[in-house]
Amino acid sequence: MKSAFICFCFLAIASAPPPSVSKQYRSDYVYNKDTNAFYKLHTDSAKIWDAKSSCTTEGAQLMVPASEQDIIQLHSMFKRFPDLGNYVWVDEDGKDHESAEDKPMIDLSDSVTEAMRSRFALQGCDVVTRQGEIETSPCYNRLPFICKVEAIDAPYDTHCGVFAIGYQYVESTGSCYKISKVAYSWTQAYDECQAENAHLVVLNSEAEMLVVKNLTNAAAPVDEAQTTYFFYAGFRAQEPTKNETPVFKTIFNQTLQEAGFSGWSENEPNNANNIEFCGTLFKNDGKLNDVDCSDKYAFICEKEVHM
Ligand SMILES: *[C@@H]1O[C@H](CO)[C@@H](O)[C@H](O)[C@H]1NC(C)=O
Ligand SMILES: *[C@@H]1O[C@H](CO)[C@@H](O)[C@H](O)[C@H]1NC(C)=O
Ligand SMILES: [Ca+2]
Ligand SMILES: [Ca+2]
Repeated sequence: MKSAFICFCFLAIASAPPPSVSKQYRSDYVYNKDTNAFYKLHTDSAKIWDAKSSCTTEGAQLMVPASEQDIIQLHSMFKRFPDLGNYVWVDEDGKDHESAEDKPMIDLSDSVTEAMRSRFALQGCDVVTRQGEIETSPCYNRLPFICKVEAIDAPYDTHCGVFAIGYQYVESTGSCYKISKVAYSWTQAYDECQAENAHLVVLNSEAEMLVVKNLTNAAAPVDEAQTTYFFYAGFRAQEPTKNETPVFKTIFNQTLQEAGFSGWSENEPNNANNIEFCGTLFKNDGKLNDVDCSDKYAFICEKEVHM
């Protein structure tokens, strides 16, 4: 009896419960117990297509206002940003119901699609106002938007301990890694890895560099990246006062030597135009390069697995 009890405790510590049990998701999402779902209000304005893809990247979806509780949740988040204008993108509440209609509707799918297309072009896309009304706004507008995911659908990788899918465990380094499918600035990439309960990759050995190099070479190129051969990593420099050489440190405040890998690509760091203070890995040789922090690149998140 006693040993069974101890074993149970060990298992409970080794793998954390999923979001549907823990009511915990990404650090930038809030939980609502009335809807049993997680929400994030994006205060950065975007076109509706980009809003949808941002939500998807976060394991969620552009919110379909399905209930009064959804509107109340949005309202409580929206009112904290009085300067944000009057509208927030939401997804069409008719969409999901449409496909659940009876057979004749499905047989008419071509004309339904056509009708939806013209609605999209002429009548606009759905927004929720500060007053909680659902209205439409021209689809080409840039607006804040709200993402939602039901607790039961919120992605959680038990082995890696991250709120995302797509992490790959590598036994030789004891870490999980994920190459992003989107291109972000260094700071956005840093935040995204943190929100997933991971961090921008930090190379701690030559062996880890070779592992990550293989992963970057196997990954599908991200179209909107400035270039597809650089990937943001967890090191950067303070912008130096003039004439000083930038000193690169990891996000854990170690020098590259202390971290365990400091091999720069040929002729790097070159601090081109004196504005390159953020760290990337170069796909071709796996080594380090400095870039402008505002450039948008794919990035690599890492999570150490403690068993
Ligand atoms: C990288 O990929 C090459 C070619 O597939 C393979 O031979 C090598 O063992 C891999 N190295 C690591 C560290 O995964
Ligand atoms: C980072 O390390 C330096 C030198 O080791 C130290 O002086 C500094 O206080 C550290 N900064 C943080 C934020 O820990
Ligand atoms: Ca590492
Ligand atoms: Ca450079």
